[in-house]
Amino acid sequence: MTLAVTPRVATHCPYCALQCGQWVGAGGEVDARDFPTNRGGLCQKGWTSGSLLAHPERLTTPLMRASRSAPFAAVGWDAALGHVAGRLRELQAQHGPDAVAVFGAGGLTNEKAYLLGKFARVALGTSQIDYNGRFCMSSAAAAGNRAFGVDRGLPFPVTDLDDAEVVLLAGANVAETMPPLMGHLGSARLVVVDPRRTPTAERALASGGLHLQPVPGTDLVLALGMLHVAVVDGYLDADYLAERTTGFDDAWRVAAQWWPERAERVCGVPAADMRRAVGWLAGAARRYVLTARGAEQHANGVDTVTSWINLALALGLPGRPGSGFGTITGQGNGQGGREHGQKSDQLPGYRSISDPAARAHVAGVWGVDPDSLPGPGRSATELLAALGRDDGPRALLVFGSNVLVSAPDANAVAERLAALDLLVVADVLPGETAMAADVVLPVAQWAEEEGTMTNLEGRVLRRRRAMAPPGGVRTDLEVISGLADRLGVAGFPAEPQEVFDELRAASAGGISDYSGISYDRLDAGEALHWPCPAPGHPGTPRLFTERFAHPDGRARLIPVDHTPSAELPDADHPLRATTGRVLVHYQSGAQTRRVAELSGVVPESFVEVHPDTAARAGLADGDWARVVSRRGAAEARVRCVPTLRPDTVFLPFHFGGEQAANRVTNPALDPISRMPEFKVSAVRLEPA
Ligand SMILES: Nc1nc2c(c(=O)[nH]1)N[C@H]1C(S)=C(S)[C@@H](COP(=O)(O)OP(=O)(O)OC[C@H]3O[C@@H](n4cnc5c(=O)[nH]c(N)nc54)[C@H](O)[C@@H]3O)O[C@H]1N2
Ligand SMILES: Nc1nc2c(c(=O)[nH]1)N[C@H]1C(S)=C(S)[C@@H](COP(=O)(O)OP(=O)(O)OC[C@H]3O[C@@H](n4cnc5c(=O)[nH]c(N)nc54)[C@H](O)[C@@H]3O)O[C@H]1N2
Ligand code: SF4
Ligand SMILES: [Mo]
Repeated sequence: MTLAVTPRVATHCPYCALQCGQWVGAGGEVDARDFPTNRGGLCQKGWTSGSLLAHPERLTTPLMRASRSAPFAAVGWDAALGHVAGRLRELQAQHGPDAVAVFGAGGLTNEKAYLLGKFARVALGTSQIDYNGRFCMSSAAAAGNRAFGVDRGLPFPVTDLDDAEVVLLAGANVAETMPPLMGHLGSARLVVVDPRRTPTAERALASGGLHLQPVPGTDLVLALGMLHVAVVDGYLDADYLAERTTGFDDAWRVAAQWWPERAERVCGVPAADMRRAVGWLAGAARRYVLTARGAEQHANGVDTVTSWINLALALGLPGRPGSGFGTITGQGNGQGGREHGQKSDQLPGYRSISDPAARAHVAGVWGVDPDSLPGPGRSATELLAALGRDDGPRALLVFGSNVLVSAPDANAVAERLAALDLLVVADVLPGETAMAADVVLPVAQWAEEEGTMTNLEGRVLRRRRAMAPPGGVRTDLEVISGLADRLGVAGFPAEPQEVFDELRAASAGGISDYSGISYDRLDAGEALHWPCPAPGHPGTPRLFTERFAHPDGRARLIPVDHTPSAELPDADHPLRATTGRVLVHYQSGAQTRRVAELSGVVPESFVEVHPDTAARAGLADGDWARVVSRRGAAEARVRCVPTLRPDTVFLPFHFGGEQAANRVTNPALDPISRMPEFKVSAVRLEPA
């Protein structure tokens, strides 16, 4: 759809963290808008996003039912919110405040993420809140905090990548997951680290670069082997290490044992390729190391990212003009979503909920006693695993996540949801989780509401309203505010700008300080990256140019060593399954499976298999297979891919029911980030 007529508003795509610029018309027409991240481009998802606004399956009235087996009945908002508030209070009276849990999302605006965190701690008094960013950014965030003292996915604008000479992408399939970002990598020789020959890996080969194809779950060793090369081949930036870092000697004590040929035996990447890649990175003036979920979604994800950071530090990249280390944030507000307090251990401003000074500051803004704030709760996977158990929550409120499809070990998640006394889902569309609920609350979408998002560069953007939501639909802020009212708790405005102004005050003095950012400044077109601690402050597009965020100003190399994936292949489950994304689908698919132009391209799940591996399982291209792990099975159509490692298969996670990849995945968690191991489970293939 192209826009010939005004009025139209300048806003951003509802999907990923690149937050491409869009024009949206009052009738839902979408057009591309020039913005630095996309320069006038959109991917197919962005182009077709308008078709969900007036979609026939759109939820337009609250739904309730007496039991999970009963059909839904349409009810009014008063009845729905009154019922929910009453049940929440009953359950808390019987079982204590933690009987109610809240699950948020990195797709929610800053205002929603903030108000949801406050709602849990103040209106419900529960510690049991976490969000889907735990599945997404948590390992990169923890590694960034540990190494640099702050977690901003990209500590520089994406346009800095434009004249890069060499870029290493570890576990990032950018050509499918953020296509317009490829436009910023056009001048670079790419080194792509991925078990699969993805479209991004093809681009690496076309750029005169390399595709390194490790065994899934072994990036940590690959990066150790490359650090070994950096030292032995004389590429260390000794001045930078001495001036700007601590910990090199300890990191080297581990890497010294991982000479490239030994690393090759574990990760499968030829030692010669490690040497070439390190030589390119060391020899260029402008070079970057970037990670994404392929390197991060592991039970050793924090240490794996740390291993890539150690390599980048040894070569002197972070904080150097024209070079750097970054992680590519995923969800639309994946960055802001991890700053304002919907995370179980966190208060606004990226503060720790265990820090007495942080509690005092935020309690002051909220007008409550610091001692009334609960402590840290369970992480997302642990929260889902505790639902309906003796010591676990009895009720769950979900905003912006389709956990039945996207959480690991989906069969177990379905059991836990079924064991709840009350499941409430606020959603736009009847996704799998909404349709499993007791109460469904229909909410507005991106083009129907105001707010802010923080993109992958830490830049705060305005989401603008182009049209009114359909009759009967409320915004998430109105839902949260309405529930707080009925719980008898004041201080929950529904107006986005009012919420943002409160968020600014709550973030003031914190790590992600938004206090100098206002709707007025954003509407005037200012490019504001946090921290922005005062109304006259220009924001901080580039971090680390002078110092890192640790008290001593230095980055830390942390010694990390190889640990095998939580689950390894055996005779019954001889293959490693990894999971991820395709271009035309978004996440759990709740949205994109409902867009005909997208679902027509990839209508059903598939499993990528090496032809020899398929033949051994009695399967041919196009057959339906069952991918079986120790937890469950997913059905998928076989795609024979000769460039894939024969020991590895790949499933997209965009499909529900029998085709859900997460029926297979392992809920083993990283000890620090609590990230589940989405990227490795041991499986076998069977004809379906
Ligand atoms: N089309 C599309 N775009 C999206 C999304 C979407 O759902 N669809 N979601 C958005 C979100 S929330 C996110 S988080 C980002 C994710 O963006 P990416 O991280 O680029 O996406 P993934 O497909 O999850 O993983 C990237 C690659 O990691 C590889 N991989 C698997 N195991 C390993 C391993 O052990 N090591 C290495 N090095 N690589 C491995 C996979 O083969 C895959 O090609 O995308 C965002 N953009
Ligand atoms: N196997 C495997 N599993 C994975 C991953 C993987 O790589 N492999 N990746 C993980 C990652 S990185 C992520 S980010 C998660 C994402 O997975 P989910 O958390 O399930 O994310 P979405 O599918 O985006 O779900 C968003 C839901 O919110 C609704 N929605 C959209 N906008 C709004 C809004 O403004 N308000 C409300 N209330 N609802 C809204 C949508 O209709 C949809 O139902 O999946 C994780 N799961
Ligand atoms: S790359 Fe991301 S933000 Fe841009 S159009 Fe596609 S989904 Fe939307
Ligand atoms: Mo994500």
